[in-house]
Amino acid sequence: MPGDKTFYITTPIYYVNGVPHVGSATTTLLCDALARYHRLRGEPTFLLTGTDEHAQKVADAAAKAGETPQAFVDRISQNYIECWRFLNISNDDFIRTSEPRHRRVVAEVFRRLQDSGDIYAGQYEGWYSVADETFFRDSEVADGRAIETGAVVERVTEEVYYFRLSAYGDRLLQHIQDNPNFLQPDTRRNEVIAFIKEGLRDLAISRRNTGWGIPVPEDPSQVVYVWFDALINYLTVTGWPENPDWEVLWPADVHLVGKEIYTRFHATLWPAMLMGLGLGLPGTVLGHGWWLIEGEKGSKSKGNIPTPQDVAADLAARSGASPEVCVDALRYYLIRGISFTGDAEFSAAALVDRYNYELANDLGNLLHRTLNMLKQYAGGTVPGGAAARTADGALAFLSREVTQDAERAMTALDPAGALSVLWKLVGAGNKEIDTQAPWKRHKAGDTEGVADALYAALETLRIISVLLAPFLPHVAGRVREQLGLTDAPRWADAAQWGLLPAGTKTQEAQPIFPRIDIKRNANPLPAKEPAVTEPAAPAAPTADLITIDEFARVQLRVAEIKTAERIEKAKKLLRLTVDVGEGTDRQLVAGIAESYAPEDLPGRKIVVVANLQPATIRGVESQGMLLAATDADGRIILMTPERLDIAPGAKVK
Ligand code: ME8
Repeated sequence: MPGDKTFYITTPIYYVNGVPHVGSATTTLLCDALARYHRLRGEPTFLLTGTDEHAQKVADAAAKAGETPQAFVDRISQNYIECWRFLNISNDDFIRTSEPRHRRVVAEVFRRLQDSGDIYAGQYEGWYSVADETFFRDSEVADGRAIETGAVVERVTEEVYYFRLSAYGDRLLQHIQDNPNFLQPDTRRNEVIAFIKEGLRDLAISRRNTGWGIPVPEDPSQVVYVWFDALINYLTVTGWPENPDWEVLWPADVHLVGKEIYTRFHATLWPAMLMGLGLGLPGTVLGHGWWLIEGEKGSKSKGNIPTPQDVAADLAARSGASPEVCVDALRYYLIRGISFTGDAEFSAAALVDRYNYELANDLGNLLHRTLNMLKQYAGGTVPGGAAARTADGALAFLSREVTQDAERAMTALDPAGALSVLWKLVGAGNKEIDTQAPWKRHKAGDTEGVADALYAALETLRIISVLLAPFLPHVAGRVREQLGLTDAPRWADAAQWGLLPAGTKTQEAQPIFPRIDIKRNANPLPAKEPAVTEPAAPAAPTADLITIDEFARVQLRVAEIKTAERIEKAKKLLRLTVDVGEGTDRQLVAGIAESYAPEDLPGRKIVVVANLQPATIRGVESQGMLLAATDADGRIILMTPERLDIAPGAKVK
């Protein structure tokens, strides 16, 4: 009904000092999955994302690029718009803080809080970190860096405006206590309570105007501090205060953010600003952990984290799957793998594993084998009468349970949890086919039994196509197409068994996820998914031969060991530095400590694999692997060249 409260969910607005990466993509994707879920349920939904453009680091990046800040942010914000389009993000608006609609609302908020006495003029002397765009107190700084983040800080002495944050500690604590869903997950709520109990101080919320930012009303010598400006974006899009319908959106149901901007900004400053304005507080502020790259936070400024476009292109090159399918595979990996309570390591190898095992083997195989058998045993047409007979079966029962569990997970703002229960159904679908063995029933002339088994599998796939839609919208559509369904999915249809009409003509099975040949690693040619009509028999032992070209991809080189030392708490490992004839030495981690004393190794010539992807072992990066054999007693024996006058770097073939 018009005027009804809309489910309103927001991503952070991203700084435009660099391009979007898989970290910012993850927050946006989690919000997208939640928004799509609510839309599938027929609920009015609004997903907001955008860009945060007035930061000092943005002005610095513009200066470095030799552009005016405005030209720079106009250009870089396009990267976000394009990347979200590429990832199939269903945002209803995209806010840029340099837009007039936002500048007006920021000025209005400033004026109101000034009138009510919550904003006052004063003098600031303390520290500022441009990397974090955060003010720090003396006690929060050591050796020129912020203790919390490690970022460099600069001393600032300025005339500023303050926000009376100190007045809101008790009211915030009360609100947190009265609203257990307000701060999620629980561990982050505890952090916030501890932070507030330490004592909130008034916060500087303006900076000297150096030509970039929203001027303070009536005092253009100052611009509004970027965080005070940015948080207001969530309110701007509602049309507050002029739009009579602004409360259709406000208060927001969910603000989803990464953990580093949770406690200070989204769980403390923003709710205090809203209290000062007399506005409702968001339903839930949800914080997630980080993707780490080799143990470190992946970030724009470090440039150590890939873009979604690059990861998807790499997956497409390896698998031969369509670009849209690769986008969905990446969506799957990012949504399923991010942690709300801790951090998680981002790895292209783990993405390939999930692609192969969970998407190709589990989901792809279920669809493929079901449609192939249907074609073989029933001409590709959904059998009649079976719907009623299979309604009491194991899959019907499990489908209902999984749908409810997925709903519970989505209500609890846990998209990864919903995917994990959904995969229970995918697994059960495959297992039930193995148990029912339609190929045996067909051989025995049991037509009804074949129809029942196939109908149950098809109906399970139809339900999966609905439950999948918030997460992998393109793949969900492909599954529905192959099942012969022409309508859009609706969540309510997942709760009902038997909606797939008898007589529906299914399509020829078409592999959605061509399997990646991990042995060959990069596989530029589209691999064909084998047509599975029966459960695959365990593979017969084969010689597993490789071609000379495959072997040639392994670069073996002679190396000389320069240094060797034990790795703490790893009794089998040594850290070696080796000369591979490249000018600079490489570091290797080798599991040879039980057979070689470190002091015996320097000067020895060995053979190493020189083009192995680096791996981090016990926190130490290994840039290659040495060759060794193991004898009957488990002793390790290094492979060494027969003559020692051979130079490091010599090819071994
Ligand atoms: O903080 N892993 O913008 P930002 C997971 N403009 N998520 C990550 C991540 C990682 N390694 N790196 C970034 C800002 N993110 C402010 C926000 S809101 C009013 C203003 C995600 O461009 C995560 O959601 O630095 C994090 O909070 C956000 O990107 C930070 O984006």
